[in-house]
Amino acid sequence: MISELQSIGSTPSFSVMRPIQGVATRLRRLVGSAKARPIPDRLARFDSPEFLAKTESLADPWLREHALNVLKDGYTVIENAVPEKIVDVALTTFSEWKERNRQRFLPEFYKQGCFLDRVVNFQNVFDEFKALFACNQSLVLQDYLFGSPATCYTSLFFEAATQQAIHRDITYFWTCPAYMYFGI
Ligand SMILES: O=C(O)CCC(=O)C(=O)O
Repeated sequence: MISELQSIGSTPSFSVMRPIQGVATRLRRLVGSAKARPIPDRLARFDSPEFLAKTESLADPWLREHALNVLKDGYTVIENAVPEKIVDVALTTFSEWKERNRQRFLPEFYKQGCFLDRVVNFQNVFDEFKALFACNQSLVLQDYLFGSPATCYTSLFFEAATQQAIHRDITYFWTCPAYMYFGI
């Protein structure tokens, strides 16, 4: 979940830079946007001794436990974060959508035979998937750590899991201010 994104483009070669800069300057004048500049690499707002002390004295034991887990270990496990019924409805919606569209899928969409590999932003189309975010108990924790309501930026659904090695996605989700995203 992330708040605000700023994209970082690759540097164009010198020969195309001047015309592109000219267009960008004119566009900025038209829409009144600020000139793009690097995002300072500051710590996350919740990454400070003061925030840790505040969290240690939280009255709500659930929030205190999970917030401290995130601050100390970088993650926490929230059992039953989404009601089972909402998960079942989302899975049924997915299965029905898959069946309805079977003829449209190319062979390379599948992994291990019959599993769809990478379904992006299903929540933009199906309310049943929106509920997985909106009714997720982790939102209380995220809102506390962000200090403002979390927003769903994007979702990926891998029917057969991603099978990726442990990695960091920070270069893809660089936020302004920095480090304002969570994967759930
Ligand atoms: O398929 C992708 O975009 C990568 C997904 C990923 O890195 C992740 O789920 O952590």
